[in-house]
Amino acid sequence: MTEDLDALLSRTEAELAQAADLRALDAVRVATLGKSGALTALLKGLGAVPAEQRKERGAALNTLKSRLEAALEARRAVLEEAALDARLRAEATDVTLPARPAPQGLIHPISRTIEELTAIFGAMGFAVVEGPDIEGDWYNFAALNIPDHHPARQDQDTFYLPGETDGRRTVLRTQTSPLQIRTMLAQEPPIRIIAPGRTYRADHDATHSPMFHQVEGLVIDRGITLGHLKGCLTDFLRAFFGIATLPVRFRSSYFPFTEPSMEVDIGWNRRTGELGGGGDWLEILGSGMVHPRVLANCGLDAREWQGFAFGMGIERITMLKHGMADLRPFYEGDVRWLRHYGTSPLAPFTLHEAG
Ligand code: 2U9
Repeated sequence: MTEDLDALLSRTEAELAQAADLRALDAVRVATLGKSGALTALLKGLGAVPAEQRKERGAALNTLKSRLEAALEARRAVLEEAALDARLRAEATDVTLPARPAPQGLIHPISRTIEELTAIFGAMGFAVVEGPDIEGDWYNFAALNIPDHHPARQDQDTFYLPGETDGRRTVLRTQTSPLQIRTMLAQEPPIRIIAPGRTYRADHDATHSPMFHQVEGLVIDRGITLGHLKGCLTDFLRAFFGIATLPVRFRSSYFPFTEPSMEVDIGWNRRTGELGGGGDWLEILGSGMVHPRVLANCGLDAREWQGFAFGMGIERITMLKHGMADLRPFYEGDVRWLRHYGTSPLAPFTLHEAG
């Protein structure tokens, strides 16, 4: 090639080496091979070359064109690969990052306790039942052998609603027992259920809320005895409080819907509030053998079917388990309290073995 062509080749090669991206590369291409490019101008000038030199000059220009095109393509390949690398780096997924973002909210202690109750009783073969907060008088009282004159029926305890259900007054349920009545009416024994949920009583002071939560349980089968009740509730209390040796005491009591009835106490230290040893007793739940009249109200023959039932306040067992002093924050939605007592939805869940 002649000198001017050699100069164009080396100048273009230098510019290509300088071109840092595909845009710069294209600028070099346009300046060389484009309509007004340097090589295009040389090709256009071929006509003015004397005829005897034209063939040689034409061949040299063609060689130069091929070299320029090859140099451009080589540089394009390098830049395209670099661009792809940069994009892959920018879009890379870090598989070592946590699969889920940190959860924003926490589980309320009431919900957490219900989850724990469900797990513990679930492991013993109990199913969970739910039902309406608004009930008929028969399901809430009459079916449970609570006579008309019973204090639980007096207006200061029960929220009555306008209208009637099945020809009787409509109430906000004062206990979750209507769920056990509904279950016995709907399905054949054997029955093993727990019924957690909201309950309502017209009572409001530092230790009572007009809305609170209860869990009740019911077992119906042939040959059920007080021994089953005692074993089941002792296992439950030891699992829930995580104390394998928790002292448990059954003390005779009275409820209209159970006969005999028993209140259940656990051992604690009255002075320190610590559960377990300490020599003092703390009432924790009520229980008993289902009253034959309640069985009969649900169409069951007490000579064939027996059962036990129990009930407890969810706020109360939650406060005792976590050493909470006050009932009111349960309903206030104060995020500082929730951050302190709430549990992460992803927190591991350990079931304590009963002793
Ligand atoms: C049926 C038959 C029997 C449920 C029971 C208790 C004893 C009890 C209270 C504890 C504190 C409620 O939250 S609290 O105020 N409950 O003492 N509950 S036996 O007995 C039933 C329930 C349904 C058909």
